[in-house]
Amino acid sequence: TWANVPAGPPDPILGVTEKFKADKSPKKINLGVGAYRDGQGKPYILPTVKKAEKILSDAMQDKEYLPITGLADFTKLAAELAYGKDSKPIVEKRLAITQSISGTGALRIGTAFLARHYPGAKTIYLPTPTWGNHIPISKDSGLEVKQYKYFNKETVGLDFEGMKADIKAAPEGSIILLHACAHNPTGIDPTEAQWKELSDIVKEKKHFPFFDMAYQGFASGDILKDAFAVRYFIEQGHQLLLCQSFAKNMGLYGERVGAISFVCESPEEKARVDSQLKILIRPLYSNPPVHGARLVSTILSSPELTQEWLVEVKGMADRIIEMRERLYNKLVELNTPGEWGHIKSQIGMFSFTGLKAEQVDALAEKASIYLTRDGRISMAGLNSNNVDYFAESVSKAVKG
Ligand code: PLP
Ligand code: TYF
Repeated sequence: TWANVPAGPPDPILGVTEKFKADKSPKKINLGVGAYRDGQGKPYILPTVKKAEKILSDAMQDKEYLPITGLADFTKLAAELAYGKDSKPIVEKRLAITQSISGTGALRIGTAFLARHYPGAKTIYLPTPTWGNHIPISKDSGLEVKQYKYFNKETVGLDFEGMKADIKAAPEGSIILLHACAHNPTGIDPTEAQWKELSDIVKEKKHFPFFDMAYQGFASGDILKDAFAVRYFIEQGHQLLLCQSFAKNMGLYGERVGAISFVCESPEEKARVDSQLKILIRPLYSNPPVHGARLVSTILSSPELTQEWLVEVKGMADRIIEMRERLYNKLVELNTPGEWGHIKSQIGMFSFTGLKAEQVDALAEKASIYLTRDGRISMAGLNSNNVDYFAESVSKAVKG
């Protein structure tokens, strides 16, 4: 039956973990997949999540189906976290929102909704580079994919002029995907002043802003700072779409809890969008899983737990920032050829090191250090026990 099914390539990010697992060296380091690790290199269950688990376990609620659009308490709290309680679309009851299977599911629903209902050309513009999965998600939903400039190899920074020029050159009314904060894979974000310029251009060109926010709080340690772009665009009157994930900021990766929201013009428009979201979701998975959404709403509905959670997110962000500092210092101390300032200026889970594919291969072969071939490292994989070894190995690889 499947004689003509060709074998496909493995996921370039998840494939790194396979190679890491097969390596027997005690010194091996996995800097591939973007999942947080604590100072001992272990997965981290947030203390507030443990408390919420206890509360839920004691309450032992039933396991009935959720509505198609998910747990209403959860979507309300998720929207308030991203947009702010006093945000106009929320107050004016014109935000259509549904729970999703984490950020990936939000992207899938968002792109499928646009493929079905967007009145303009069904082309989505993604940054170069972008999270690898953005491309197949968009294509599988039936959108055409084009890209805009984002990364400048020379400066290992943002190619803001190229980005602006490409977004200006896109036909009026194009769909523009923007990473709300902690751009994956580069770790480079526009500044607040640059976001303001981007908002003007998007408005002038009547483009549709499609925000992917997978790292709120995780980037800077500050929920508000990380939501700046989204909230600024809202203030400027954009009718954007927003994908949210609680994988990183609550460490709920495998619980698959996220949301997608559409800012509408009126409550009446919102009701129509809501109805089409249900029509889209029903044949996909009927309704979302309940447990993760209950965990998030248990935390966000309690002012005390929310306060504790904010400290925990900041703790994760700060540990990563500290590792950036230590990695930078060690690379400089070892007289590693090149300029390494970007390690410190980049934010979020990842650093785009500038290492070349051959150097990445050499790190795997000679030092049992695993990362994607684009030179991206997950900063969370570094800790006090391995950061010096990593810096020494990079230094050797660069010196050749
Ligand atoms: N968007 C970006 C930019 C990501 O980096 C990720 C992965 O971490 C996601 C979306 C989706 O992740 P998840 O489906 O685990 O929420
Ligand atoms: O970029 C990363 O590493 C994270 C995690 O298919 C991830 O976004 C990677 C690949 C994938 C799903 C999640």
